[in-house]
Amino acid sequence: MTDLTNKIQDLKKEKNAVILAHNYQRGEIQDIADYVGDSIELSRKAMQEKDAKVIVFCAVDFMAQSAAILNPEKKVLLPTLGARCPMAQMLTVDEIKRAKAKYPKAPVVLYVNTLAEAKAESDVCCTSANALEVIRSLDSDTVLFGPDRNLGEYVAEETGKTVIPIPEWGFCPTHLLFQPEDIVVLKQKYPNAEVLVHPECSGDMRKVADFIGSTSKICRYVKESDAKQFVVGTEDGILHRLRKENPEQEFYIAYDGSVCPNMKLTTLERLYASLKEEKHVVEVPQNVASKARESLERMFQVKC
Ligand code: 5XR
Ligand code: SF4
Repeated sequence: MTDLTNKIQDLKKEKNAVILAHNYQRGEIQDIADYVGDSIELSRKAMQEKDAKVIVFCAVDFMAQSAAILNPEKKVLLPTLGARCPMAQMLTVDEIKRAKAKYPKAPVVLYVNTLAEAKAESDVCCTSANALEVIRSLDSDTVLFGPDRNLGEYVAEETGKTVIPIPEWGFCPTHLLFQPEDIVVLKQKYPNAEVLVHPECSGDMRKVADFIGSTSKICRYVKESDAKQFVVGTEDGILHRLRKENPEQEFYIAYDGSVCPNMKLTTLERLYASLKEEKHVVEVPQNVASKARESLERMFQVKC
């Protein structure tokens, strides 16, 4: 262990803190974290850690916000203030209000990759892991869905419902980098490999996938698969976890530039500074938090 890792471990004990890391974090951050997972798994972990006073959420803004909304009695820290999800910035409150005025009967389902103010305007949230179940649980055949257009199209295909995207073209810049042509080349090299694709990728990528799912679902799928090789179509941080948990299997990223720059802003140095100075505290205004929380809780009630 390095000096810095030791210092982080000591501070963690001293402050009674829990370190949570998203699947897309740098390997060294995943290794030092108490839990690694997708944002909702991590928010749930935060709720279960009854004795912890401080939660250090190594991820991007909206994930730490959700943890703060669900854990109002704890101090939630985002180590890097500038770690923001560009997709979450694509959906404004005004845009949601306009869509609601146009389709007053359609429920608003928002991907958790949204800011708290947007969630407060929604009926229910979903993640990439439970989007199908959440949409199926609604009576309405038409739903307003945002901000990820690709996830919305995938949900429409799978559920047969009419999904109206808000905004018209919300997307994840990292997942749009994947191209089916790269899969063709990799499949020539590794013909027995299974292709695992995140639903934030384009529809063309979904067509070449053996399995489509969120990061948590991809991790579960690999554990149950007999395949020895996998081509992975999501942010490259996931490979660290997949290789660590499945040392007998081989993993190849579907495009080696698939890096979310915001996820990678968090370094060990920043994590240390965050714990030491208790920064940056994530605060969500009370009125926004209580409405956003209702939407998150409605999501938790859906059986998956
Ligand atoms: O932010 C992302 O792109 C990652 C991910 C995931 O699969 O982990 O899509 N996160 C969302 O599902 C949000 C909740 O976890
Ligand atoms: Fe946002 Fe995409 Fe980064 Fe996830 S991978 S945090 S959706 S930019």
